[in-house]
Amino acid sequence: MRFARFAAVAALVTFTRCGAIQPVKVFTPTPSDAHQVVIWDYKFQPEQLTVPVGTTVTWVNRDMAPHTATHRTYSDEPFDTGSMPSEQTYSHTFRRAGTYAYLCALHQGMRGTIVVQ
Ligand SMILES: [Cu+2]
Repeated sequence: MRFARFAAVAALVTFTRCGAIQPVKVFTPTPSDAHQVVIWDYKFQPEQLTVPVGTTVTWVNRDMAPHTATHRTYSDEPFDTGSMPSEQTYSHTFRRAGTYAYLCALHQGMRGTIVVQ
């Protein structure tokens, strides 16, 4: 076990040194498939996002102020990020089609909609 780990590290170092190893490809989502809502300047951007059923949507707070994305309901899927400090993220997977209007519980003029098809 210990030897295996050492061997793997040694191999990586060896390959890196002689330049034979390709850089590891890390998946970086593009804006079109990232399904991300950025909270910026007291707005949800995009304000409306349309996604297929089963999509995980991530909110990321790029503001200095804390925000929430809150959808309270008895009829479909509720979600609530809770108070998100700056740079915090929250993800929710939408399992049912519908139109999910949500707001920031701290600044109720901040409104957004997720349309799940
Ligand atoms: Cu807010």
